[in-house]
Formats: sequence, structure tokens, C-alpha cells
Amino acid sequence: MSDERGCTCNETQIKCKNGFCKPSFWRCDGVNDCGDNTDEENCGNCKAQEFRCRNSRCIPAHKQCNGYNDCGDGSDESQCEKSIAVHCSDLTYKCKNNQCISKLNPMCDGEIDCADDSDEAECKCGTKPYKSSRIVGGKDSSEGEWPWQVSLHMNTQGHVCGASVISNRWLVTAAHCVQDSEKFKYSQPDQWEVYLGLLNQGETSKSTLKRVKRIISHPQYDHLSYDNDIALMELDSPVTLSQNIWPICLPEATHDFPAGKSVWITGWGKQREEVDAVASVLQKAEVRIINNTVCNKLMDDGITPRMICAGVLSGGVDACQGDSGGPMTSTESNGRMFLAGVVSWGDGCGRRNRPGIYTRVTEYRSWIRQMTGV
Ligand code: 4AZ
Repeated sequence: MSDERGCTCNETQIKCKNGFCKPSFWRCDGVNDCGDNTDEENCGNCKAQEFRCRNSRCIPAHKQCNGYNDCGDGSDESQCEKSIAVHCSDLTYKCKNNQCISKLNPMCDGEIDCADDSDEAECKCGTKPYKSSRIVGGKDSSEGEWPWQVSLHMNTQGHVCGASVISNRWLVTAAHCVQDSEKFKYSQPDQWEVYLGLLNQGETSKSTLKRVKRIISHPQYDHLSYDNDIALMELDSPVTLSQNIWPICLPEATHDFPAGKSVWITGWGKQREEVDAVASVLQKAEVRIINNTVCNKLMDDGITPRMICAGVLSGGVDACQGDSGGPMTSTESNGRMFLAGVVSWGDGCGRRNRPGIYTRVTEYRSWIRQMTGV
């Protein structure tokens, strides 16, 4: 990076103290883009010696981890050694006994945080039982690396969309994958073939084939804005879970996937925007979550709170056509994997400053539970 230090920044850039120039719209987006945090300093929110709560309130820094919920949302007590019971809010985790706790993302993290153990009760998900070991700018996956990844085939068309296993009977995919077109009845369950435990599209015979009993597309899906781009598929019979077929964990509504976090996207979609063919071996790529305000500016105000953006803003790494419906997988504290997003849309694939747009799964936690019991 030495060739990018000490340059003259142009009018669309800010100058970091360490000499880098960065796009101005990265200022105060919650991500340390400069590397020395200059782009996140003096953002007008909290003073030095103050802690910035998740709900944007400022509290004296020494009140962090003092056992009291000073922020009101538990965030000043959420990354401490001990979790405390706090008032419930939109940002706190609720145990089965209706108590709320301060810890951030406590579900299935390997530690009992709720008095009734409920935060660790349903955790048969998000692990990769197989320890051995298209997407633009990705790499080949290995067998069993993404056991929740599903390939959805439309009769005669082959692979068209991805999906994720969330239980032995249910898949999550994108609503836009299951809308009828002039030629194909994508909304009809009997038109689909579901391949589970698949790595190579040329080896479908080695994978598990299921049919679909029911498709539930989100009732508020908007085909113009791609808002609420999520759908559920019920398999015609339960699939046997195995090393290659395993559910991904669903994040609770209050789960936080912060901007800047690295996540993985996977799929058999196109490996370049300009080609027609899909990939044969399941591709994987690492991208970073982008702050919604920043993303909304990049994407011409097309981002709703029910979307989450991720990408590599310099370009070249992205989801593409055929990856839709597939998972954005986030590894959480104890190595367990959660479904942070569903591949939804974008402006082309891998273009500079045009991240991929994903359905924000936390927004649909209660809807999924209501519809599937999962
Ligand atoms: C698509 O056409 C599509 N770059 C999916 C994802 C992205 C672009 C297009 C993200 O299904």
C-alpha cells in the first residue's frame, strides 16, 4: 500500500492521518477505513471519554461494564465478562422465560446466559460436521464445507437459484426466485428439483434429490424494489441430515452483524457478469458487511432497512445471477455459522462501488418461526 500513502486527495476524498485518501462517504460509517480510525473520529456523536451505545446514546466511558444498563439497550454491558439482566428492548436478547440479557448475540455461543438455558437450547445448526478440508472472484469450495447450501433446479432449465437448509424440512430462499415468469411457473412447487449435499453441478447423482411440497413467498415482497425478498420452501419429505446436509443457524431479531465484518457468500452463479454459464463447482468468496447508510448512497437510495449490503468496494468479488436465494454465512463467536443474508440483487456483478444486496434475515425471524416452527 506504500504507493497510496502521501497522495494528494481529490475533492471526493478525505485525508487520513496516516496519509491514505479514502472516499468521503466512508466518514463516520462505523468502519475504520483509514486503518488509524481518523475517518471515524469527531463524528459529532460522543466526546472522547464517552462510550457510544448501540442506540446512539453517549454515556461516560467508565460506566461500561459496571453492572448497570446505562445505555438502556444493554450495549454498555454487552461485551463484558458477565451478562446481566436488563429491561427488554428492540436491541436485547429475550430468553424463553421472557427475561432479557445484556450480552450481544448470546444465542448458541457455547455459554449459558439465560437462567433457563434457553439461549443454548436449540443449537443443532451452523457447524460444519465435515472438518476436512458463482460467485465472482471466488474459489472452489470443498465437500461438506457449506452443508446448508442447496441448488434449486427448475425443470429443463437446470440450476437457477440457491437456498439454505434451516431444518430437515425447510429451506430459505429469495422471493424473486419463486415468482412466475411468462415461460416458467416458478411459484409452483412441482416445477422444482432440490439438490442437497451437492458440490459439483456435474455430479447431481451423488447428491440428495428432494421435491417441494409448499412454497411460501413473503406476502410483502415487492418485485420493483426487491423489498422483503425472502421465501420458504417445504420439502415433500424430511431430509436425512448428514456430514453434507446440515442446517445453518437463524439469527434472532436482535442479532448484530456489524459493518466491516467478514462474511462468506456461496453459490453456483455466474463467475462473471458477462457470461451466461453458471459455475460447476460451488464457489465461495469473502466479503465485508457495509453500513446501510453508506450502501444507500452507493445504490441510489435503493436500500431499505430490510436489506443488508456486503461486498468489496474496489470490485471483483460479489454474488451474481444464479447465486440468488443462497446464503450469506457469518461465523459467530464460537465458530458457529448464522444466516446473515439471502442473495437478492445488485447492479451487475463485482462492479466498483456497487456492493451485493442481501435480504436481512434478522428482520424475518418471527415470520420464519410462525410459518415453519423453526
Ligand atoms: C441476479 O441477477 C443477481 N451482485 C444477484 C446478485 C447480484 C447481482 C445480480 C449481486 O440474480
